Amino acid sequence: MRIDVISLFPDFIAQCAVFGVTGRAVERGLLSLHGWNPRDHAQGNYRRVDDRPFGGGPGMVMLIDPLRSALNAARAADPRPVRTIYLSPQGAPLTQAKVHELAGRERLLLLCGRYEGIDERLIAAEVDEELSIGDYVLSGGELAAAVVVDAVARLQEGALNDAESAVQDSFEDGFLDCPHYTRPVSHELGSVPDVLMSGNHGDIARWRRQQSLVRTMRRRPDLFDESALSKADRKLLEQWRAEQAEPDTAS
Ligand code: 4FV
Repeated sequence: MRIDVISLFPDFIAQCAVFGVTGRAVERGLLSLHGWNPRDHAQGNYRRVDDRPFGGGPGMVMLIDPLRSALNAARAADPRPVRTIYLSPQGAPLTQAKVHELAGRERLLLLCGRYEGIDERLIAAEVDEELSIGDYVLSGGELAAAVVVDAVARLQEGALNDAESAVQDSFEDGFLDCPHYTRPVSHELGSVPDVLMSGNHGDIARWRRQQSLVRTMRRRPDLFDESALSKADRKLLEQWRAEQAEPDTAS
């Protein structure tokens, strides 16, 4: 996969290709990352990339032409089809399902804004899709682009080794992940649930599924639709509710 990023701070993005899973994906040739600075495509002595907003108001807006020139240069750098994504709070929420879709593509072109944003005419003419990483305001789109790079890099075939497999990730099946434990078995902070020490893989899988269901129901009711649960999941939830109802015999 090839990812090109339009940013006033291309070194920021380049750092993504150094560390951890993303760095390894680049090392293994599964991903290539390329930064393009619109200031290198700006005219005039001052190489302006922004100007004051028409209609007044605070801040500055990024100019069309330096961005457009940088976008075209990035597109021309590789003949394969490319999808242009603008990261902004006005975009559709980035989800794991969207990450899977993007990870299946040959090329992505990520457009990072700064200041108040980008001239709307550039977005209308050059952007295929707008994505947001969350309902808050960053000082630039670079962090959002780095999130996309990280999320799609780890889904590239061969990027994760077995132990790190993405299969059991949060949201892979629409639910939150279950709790995880490792050594020591007993610690002053508490002990590991017995079922995880049982060696009974069926019980362990059911316990983990039940934990994912309950956590999602409690923490993310927006992700939880009990009526859509499978028969098996509904049974796990009923069992959990029954256990909650049982008088606490321990004390
Ligand atoms: C953002 C987000 C975000 C808005 C103005 C950059 C900033 C500044 N991007 N998800 N949330 N962008 O806050 O993607 O130009």
